[in-house]
Amino acid sequence: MKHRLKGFILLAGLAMAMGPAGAAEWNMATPYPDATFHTQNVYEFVKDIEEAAGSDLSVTVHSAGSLVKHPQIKRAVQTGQVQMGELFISILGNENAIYAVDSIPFLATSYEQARELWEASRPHIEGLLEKDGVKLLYAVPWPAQGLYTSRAVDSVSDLEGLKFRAYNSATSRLAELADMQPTQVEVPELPQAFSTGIVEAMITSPSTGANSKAWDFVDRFYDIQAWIPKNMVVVKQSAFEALDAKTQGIVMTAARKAESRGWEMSQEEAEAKKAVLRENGMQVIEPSDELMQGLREIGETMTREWLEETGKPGEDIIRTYRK
Ligand code: PCA
Repeated sequence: MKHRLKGFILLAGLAMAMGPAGAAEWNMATPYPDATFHTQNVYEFVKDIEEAAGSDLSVTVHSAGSLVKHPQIKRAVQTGQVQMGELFISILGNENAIYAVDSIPFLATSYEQARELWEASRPHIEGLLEKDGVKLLYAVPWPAQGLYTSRAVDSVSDLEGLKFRAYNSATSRLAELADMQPTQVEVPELPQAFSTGIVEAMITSPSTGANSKAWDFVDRFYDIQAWIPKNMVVVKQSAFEALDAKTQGIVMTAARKAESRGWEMSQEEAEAKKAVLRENGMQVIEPSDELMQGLREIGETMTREWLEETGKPGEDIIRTYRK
């Protein structure tokens, strides 16, 4: 009797030192500033999880690359430095070209096409991540990408020589094909890169342009709607599996909700943020046919190159997408 009581007290003490049974405290790294709609969606996602999971799971968000820089976020999840992360899918294009599919110019330029391309590519991307012990939770697109510059650009040849801000291997390749000089810059560093003259033009969404006050550096936004790239939110597979079944279900339900909320937010952003560019004195310009024709040719070259690089899985994605 005495012994049993002693044993019980010992166990109770141990349990207290370990915290409530099953409680998980996660860290999440994200690359973009708080005002970004993707980041706001992440905060909503985490709120949904915490409200449903109570003390079983809490998540601390470290936004704007404050804990982990964007190029290291996937690896940080893989190695367990953080349990969850958000990243731009095509930033992984160097690791495997499949990840770059949504950043091929003019392959998918409307939300409907972007959704079809996502459905066609999702299993491949999930499979690649799985091999690295990473689980895909959800993906959300940015509004269609447009060209920011001070120089008037009526054809691809007008781009020649511009110092171009790239954000992945696809935008670096586009710059090369248009005789521009690419430099990779992350969003939090954009204002500094423009003000110091490291870059003078970029292709990105109205969201990123408006959030980084593009009007301080450039006058024109050419609405070329060239592609609709996505962010994804991922979790370390083993951290997810350590949760009980109920909490796993809560995370997956919140992820599905975040995905559909995010696609809606993105569509609302597209027009709203172009209006912000205008309100701040930028010209929002319909591109000339000649410029579009030249950019489309670059897109065709890049599609060909991407298919050569990816082989069978790439062909599968394009075939499924075009069906
Ligand atoms: N904004 C991010 C990625 C695409 C976008 O619209 C950026 O400029 O880095």
